Amino acid sequence: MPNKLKIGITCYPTLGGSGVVATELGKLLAEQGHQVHFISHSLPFRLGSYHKNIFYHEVEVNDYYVFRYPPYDLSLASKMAQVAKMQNLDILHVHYAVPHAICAYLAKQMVGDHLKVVTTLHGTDITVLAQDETLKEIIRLGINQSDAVTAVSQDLIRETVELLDIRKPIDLTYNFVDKRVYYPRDCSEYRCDFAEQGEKILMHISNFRPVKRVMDVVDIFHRVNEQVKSKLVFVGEGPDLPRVNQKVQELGLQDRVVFLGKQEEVADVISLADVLLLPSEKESFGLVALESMACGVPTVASEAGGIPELITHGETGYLAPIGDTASMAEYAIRLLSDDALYEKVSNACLTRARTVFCNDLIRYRYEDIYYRVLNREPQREELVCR
Ligand code: GMT
Repeated sequence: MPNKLKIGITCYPTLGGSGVVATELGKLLAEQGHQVHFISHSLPFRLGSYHKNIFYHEVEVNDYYVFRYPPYDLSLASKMAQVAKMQNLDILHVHYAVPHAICAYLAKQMVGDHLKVVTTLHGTDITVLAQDETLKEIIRLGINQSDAVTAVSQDLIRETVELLDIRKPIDLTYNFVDKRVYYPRDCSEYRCDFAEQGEKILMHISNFRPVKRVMDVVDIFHRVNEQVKSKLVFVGEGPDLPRVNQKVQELGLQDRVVFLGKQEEVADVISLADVLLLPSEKESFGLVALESMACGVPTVASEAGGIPELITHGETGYLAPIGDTASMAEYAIRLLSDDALYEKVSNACLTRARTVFCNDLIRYRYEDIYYRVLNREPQREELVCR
């Protein structure tokens, strides 16, 4: 097909926002007729069944006896080069700087300059790893050697420039949400499994890493529940789960808190919630708050990182300083006790998610970047987001 591209995508294929964005982008590009080749150590979890125009290439790592650490990065770089040559790829689009940007750089050395590398920064690859002196220089090299670099918020662009003294322009490519998957779902049939008639549901979804400040979620819920009878549903798991569980017991909240564990498709459960809580310490964007917004569920969050670019305080959710659980609880109570306010905020959420963070709009931005680095003119359908 004229002007359609062959794109290799590498991401972390297991649970996590960067892998979700990479996989969903690959699916959207494939729907547009581009050929998409995922190159990774396992099948991206959101890929699921067969998709037209999508191919998967598994990276195998040689665990030879002299290796103390099997060299995944080198195997990935070699696989990228092999796929790029065999499939005649135009673009390698890598998600998360470490080690993917450097692997793509190595692959380009093996394949030739006609292969263009686009790196998308997602957050902790900069906010945590670029502060690590053992990785800082190699992250800077990966960024500087990419043909284009994108980041998921203005705040992440600012932090990347400051931390690594990057001089090249970085494109803004917000996270996006697919309105065919994320929309207000009717959960009335199983809402009673979680809450009694008249009770509200608060939800938190994360990987329970320290940056998520999940203990704050319990604290906020404790305060809310004193004034508005409610239940708290936790989705996900991770290192802080035992501490959270212990705090729930200590506060005597065990009958009011449900731990659902990991869910592959959070769209199935988000609509159960009345409010999502996201009190993170760091959050370059906060994909889960966008998914929730698209379901008409407002988020009460911290002002960390890129969250204020997603949530407009008082219009599409509420924001408070990191750690200010009293204010976050107050905002949640305000939302949950005023039906008219709730409806207004919920409707504003739906509109914002469908327009500013519409999947076609962001896919368009990525395509523009691909055509720009390839020095080709894009020829595409008209963009409509509503
Ligand atoms: O939030 C996480 O711990 C997962 C992490 C990832 O790398 O998968 O998410 C990051 O990328 C997402 C997609 O761009 C962003 O929406 C998240 O805000 C970002 N997480 C952090 O910055 C902590």
